[in-house]
Amino acid sequence: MKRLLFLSISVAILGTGCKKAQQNTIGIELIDNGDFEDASNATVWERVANDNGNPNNFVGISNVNPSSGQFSMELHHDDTIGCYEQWISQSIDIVHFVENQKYKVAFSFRADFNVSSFNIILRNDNLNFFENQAVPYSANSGWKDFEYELTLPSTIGTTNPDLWIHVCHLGNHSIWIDEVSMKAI
Ligand SMILES: [Ca+2]
Repeated sequence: MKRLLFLSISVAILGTGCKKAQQNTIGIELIDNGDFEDASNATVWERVANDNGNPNNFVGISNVNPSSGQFSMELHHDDTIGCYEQWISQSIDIVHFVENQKYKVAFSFRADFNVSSFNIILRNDNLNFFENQAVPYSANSGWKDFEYELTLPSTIGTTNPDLWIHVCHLGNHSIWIDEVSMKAI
């Protein structure tokens, strides 16, 4: 009798825990250091400058005209010709993801050239989102908001997904990104 009672209590606790975890996911910020203000937590962002294409390509923290606070992330492409893929990415704990749930990816950006699109990528052992999102943007027209919504499939895999903000530059130019956010909505 004692064993059966213990099992019943365990199942009840587990059931409550699962429901709460899903409800609490809505609206919680999943991105760490999305405003790039925490220098001690800079490595939470992976930065890929593709400097094998040009050693002067870089991705790094900038203190020039941020959208918020003192810093933003600059992706700089140094060649006057050609296009090199560059991106920043962050690993997000799989526990924050719920099957069939809709999520919004948002950030602010400015650039010194005409931007046509960003690629938003979400990948793990099962997910393989790669969405090219058009963004009409005129060079040096100040900070603009970017938003993109995606709905997870019914099978989301088991490993922590990486969220990428990925660009392909043409010309000797920079994009600055700030206020990166991802939330269940
Ligand atoms: Ca900032």
